[in-house]
Amino acid sequence: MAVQRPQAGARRMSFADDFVAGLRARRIAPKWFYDAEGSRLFERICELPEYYPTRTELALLDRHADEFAARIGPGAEIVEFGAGASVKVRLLLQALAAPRRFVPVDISGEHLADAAAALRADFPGLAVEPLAADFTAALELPPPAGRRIGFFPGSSIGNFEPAEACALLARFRHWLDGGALLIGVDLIKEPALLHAAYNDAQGVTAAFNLNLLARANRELGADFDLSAWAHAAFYHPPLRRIEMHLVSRRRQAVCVAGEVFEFDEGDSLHTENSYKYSVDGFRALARRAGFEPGPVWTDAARRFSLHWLEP
Ligand code: AVJ
Repeated sequence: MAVQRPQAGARRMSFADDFVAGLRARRIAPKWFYDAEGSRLFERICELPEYYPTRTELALLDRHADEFAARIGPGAEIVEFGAGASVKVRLLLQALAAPRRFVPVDISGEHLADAAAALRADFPGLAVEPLAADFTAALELPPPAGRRIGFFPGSSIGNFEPAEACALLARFRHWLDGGALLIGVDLIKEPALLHAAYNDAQGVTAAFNLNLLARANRELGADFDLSAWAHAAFYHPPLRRIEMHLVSRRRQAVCVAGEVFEFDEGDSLHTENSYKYSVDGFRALARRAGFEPGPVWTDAARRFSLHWLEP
């Protein structure tokens, strides 16, 4: 089955519009990282020795799969927000009794179709119905095919300002139609560990950040000189967040969609925030969004957490 694209034409327009508006405001939404190349780079980030979140969360999913399965129950439907390559959900699906349907939602369409085909091959009884959509905008989910459970791993929630995160959780709750949400949340920790995770030795995170400009060159005919921009990522303790920026290495002018943008040496484009939470801080946020926080699973070093949120 083809990947559904409710707003296929509109999506490309909206990268153009949003990116140009972002250049004016010197701030670009991190969702635009994930074109096909960006999604590939993100998968490489997940395998980096410094990037602890993915392997820590995978270990938690593996270790507690039976507990999740018991909570989810038989014949359920899983909706994953920002599914990417759908690696993590496999651990969940393997443990479930007769899961009925899996609906991966992702902004990167190409990526979704491949991942869906692989899942269908590996889970013959499972209906896989990918949806290429931006879940920060309106989302047209099909009617539930079983008890609907939301899955939002990877601490993607950290990309949102706490107030926006709360609003997004409230919308998930509405879409889940009475079902629970299993969500991965990165925890506050030693700043040096956080710093290393976003400043890897191989430069994959830098390439991921710079791909945003490469994408503008590919899709919008922009003329960014990638060698004139530097990756910068740092932890900001008062706000408990990693900030990523692209910093202009010199005075320069860039042409994007017929418009010229000027940058001084040191000017930056803010490309991502990645908020970190305490377990209790996140539970309080979930409560403000209307959820009833349930059990929380963390690794021994308390690097990462998985939260079960009841509607
Ligand atoms: C997918 C948003 C959770 O913030 O850690 C990884 C993205 N950015 N390295 C994160 C990311 C740089 C990631 N999230």
